[in-house]
Amino acid sequence: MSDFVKVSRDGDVAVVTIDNPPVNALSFHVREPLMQALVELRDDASVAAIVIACAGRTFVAGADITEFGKPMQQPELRAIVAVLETIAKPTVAAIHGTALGGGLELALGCHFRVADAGAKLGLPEVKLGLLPGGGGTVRLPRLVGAVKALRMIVSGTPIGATEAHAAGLVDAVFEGDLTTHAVNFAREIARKGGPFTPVRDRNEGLKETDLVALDAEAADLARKARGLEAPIACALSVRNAVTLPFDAALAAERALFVKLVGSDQSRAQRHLFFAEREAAKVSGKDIVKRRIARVGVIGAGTMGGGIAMAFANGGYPVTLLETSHEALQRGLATIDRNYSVSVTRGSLSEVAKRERLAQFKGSTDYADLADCDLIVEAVFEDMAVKKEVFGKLEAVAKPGAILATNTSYLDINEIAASTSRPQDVLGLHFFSPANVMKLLEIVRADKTAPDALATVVDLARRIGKVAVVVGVCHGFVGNRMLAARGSESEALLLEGATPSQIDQVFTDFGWPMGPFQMGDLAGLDIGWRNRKARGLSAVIADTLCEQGRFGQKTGRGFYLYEAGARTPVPDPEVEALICDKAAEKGIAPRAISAEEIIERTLYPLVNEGAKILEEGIAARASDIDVVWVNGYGFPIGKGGPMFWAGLEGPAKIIERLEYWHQRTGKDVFKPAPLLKQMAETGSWNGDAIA
Ligand code: 3H9
Repeated sequence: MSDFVKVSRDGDVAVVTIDNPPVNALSFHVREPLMQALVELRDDASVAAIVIACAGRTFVAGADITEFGKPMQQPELRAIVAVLETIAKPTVAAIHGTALGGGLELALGCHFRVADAGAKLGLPEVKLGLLPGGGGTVRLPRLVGAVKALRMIVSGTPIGATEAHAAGLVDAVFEGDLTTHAVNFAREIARKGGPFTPVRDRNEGLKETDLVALDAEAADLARKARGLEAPIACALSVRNAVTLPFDAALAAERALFVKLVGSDQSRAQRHLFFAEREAAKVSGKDIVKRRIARVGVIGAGTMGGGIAMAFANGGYPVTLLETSHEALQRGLATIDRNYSVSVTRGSLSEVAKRERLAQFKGSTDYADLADCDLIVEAVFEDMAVKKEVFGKLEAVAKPGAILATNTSYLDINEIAASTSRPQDVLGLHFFSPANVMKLLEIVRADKTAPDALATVVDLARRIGKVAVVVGVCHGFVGNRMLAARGSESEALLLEGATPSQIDQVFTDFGWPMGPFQMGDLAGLDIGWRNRKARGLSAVIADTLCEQGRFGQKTGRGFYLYEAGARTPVPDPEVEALICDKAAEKGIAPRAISAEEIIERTLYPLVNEGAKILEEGIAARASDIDVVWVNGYGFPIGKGGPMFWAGLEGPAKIIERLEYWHQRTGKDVFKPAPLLKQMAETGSWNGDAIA
């Protein structure tokens, strides 16, 4: 019928196959022929049943996200589902791969759903700042119950075929040729005879819904939404499915969808969806990658242990190296304990834990790294120490092995130049805890070989990391911008703000925590050590460290923490210390507004991002957004600092930066030329803000 939708016959069963690579999104060029095919098959008396299946690697993975924000071309998905529900003969969705978003909504328009044993089903629209707009919030609860539907829709996390079967979402699970199974299933159902009830008229899942429990769960989710509108809309729409007649609930869902799809939050989240995929693309895609069969990690401390776990979790055998037997045993014991916590929480089975632990080989002998294809060092952050490690590596690593440093700040070109194989040297900057945090900055040094770079980009995806390739500079993209954000925090304290006031402005903005809470969590001693090494100072933070106040780990930092607790309690002693230091410097305290806090912390963040782009340290503005959202908690609803700059208005940012530059003379406020260019063109180096 069309290149994208084909109809075939297996006896009296019609099979409609959607073929729209790569993920069978419901683009206009799919919807139009699909609608036409369904209408024709509905009216064809020789057809006893209809199967909807997909070619390629997956069932429909959703609406075509690239179409959002443009005028929607008819027919819309809702109209297709409405036609499906007028078909009297049985309709069966044959699901393999992933049935996501509009894909699952299409399947919910069918009378029956059968799935391959490995299939996944979900409504992830919330991750794009949306709610399911094709009837998902109204139909799913009718099958699986309101509470389960609420959890699936608000989390956006898909469930497996077996769980979907148990929940009543899927009618049969098959292994082997799914289309053949689906055709046989459809024929058998047709033979038994109808009537066949569309999901809109079923209500087994809605019976006995406990609205009080549903509301309690929704209230809890709303608290965790941190200013995001979509999770709240999702919860409301599921509630409507319970309390309103079907058509009224469907209309309400539509109204919410239309509002969200035009919102800045959804634009921001859609921007991030494509930004993450773009960031993983490096030029020279066809380069032959190096084979990575075993990974070596040097250092079994918090960072090294976490990195080793990240590789083991991704299925790679790991050789973990330490300087002494005791340190090695300590590191391995911590890894064992971390996995045990996952088992206790139910996120890992005992068997899986044993399998992961079996991936580790501990050693204190560099010679044991000889069979590793990638070696990551995570030793003390000191150039001399790093060079010594690379010197030892050179002697034992096999030719072509990739030699990576996990440095957060040091010059990787200098490390590479100290070896005879700089083409094999690069940075893998993991974020702590490395087995949990998604972000991985891959640092390309001047002489890093393209195939070494392509290999680690691919490897990052395999171990579930969001990778961004960056260039060499102090702190790379993330920590360099963090320094620009942080430089004014201390000054604001001395001028009259309190740590809790500043942190509150950040959490109101949507950050999970503010800079002082973050410092306390990470350990204030880390920044202190780094400042001392560079001859820098931060009067308040340094004094706290001198007093042994390192943050949560010592129960005291910018805040107080009760034993074992993580809740920060403002400490009058810290506020007194700030007053004393301000008085010493002759600074009279004044009232500081939330706007000033934003202007002096987040505008320099954007400005530094612009400088990073100018210097080519990041290839795209969207790469910077990916770094900040995945590594530093920049609110997803604002799309990352560079996207947010577009929302905030670059002209306004420049005007306020110039004001603060004039007042303070500080470099962080001097507007970058690229920021000015952005204000004139509306794009960062040609990348238009969505
Ligand atoms: C929705 O359905 C709304 C409805 O409720 C209401 C309608 C009225 N559209 O991720 P990958 C591209 S909202 C357009 O690398 P994987 C992607 O950009 C949607 N393009 O593959 C990439 O392009 P490129 C709800 C899409 O195997 C390529 O496909 N659905 C879409 O790692 C490969 O993607 C979702 O949110 C799309 N929907 O993962 C699901 N999806 O090669 C979103 C992908 O040029 N998709 N692309 O960079 C996913 O989660 C993953 O793509 C998936 C495959 C798990 C399917």
